Amino acid sequence: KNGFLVRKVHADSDGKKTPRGKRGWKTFYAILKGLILYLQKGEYRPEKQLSDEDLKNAVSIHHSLAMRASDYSKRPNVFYLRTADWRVFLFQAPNAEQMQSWITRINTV
Ligand code: I3P
Repeated sequence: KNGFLVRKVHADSDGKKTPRGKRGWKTFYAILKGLILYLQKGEYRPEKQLSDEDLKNAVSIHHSLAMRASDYSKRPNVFYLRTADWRVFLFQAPNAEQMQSWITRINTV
């Protein structure tokens, strides 16, 4: 599954709250391949290679949990992703259908 997602990093790998200055929303082109969610920055082209920075942003979704962020009301269509190493991301999808589709795909791999 592919598509644009806007990401906010809420907690780092120790589960500690991500510090100010690193909590802003950023747009990525997301590519879910197997157990890895690749987050590609910049303009999307199908033939584009993943940069070193893109690889650093990649997230393992093995033993992760995605759920609708019903307590987050500042933006619509936002879901949480909690990873096995206790990182927490918020992802904003372009619409409700896309949000649900990402949640289902992430939780059923
Ligand atoms: C963050 C940025 C986020 C905001 C976050 C800020 O600043 O403004 O948009 O989250 O608030 O810390 P920075 O880019 O300097 O990290 P919201 O959009 O959810 O308000 P937060 O610290 O209360 O999460």
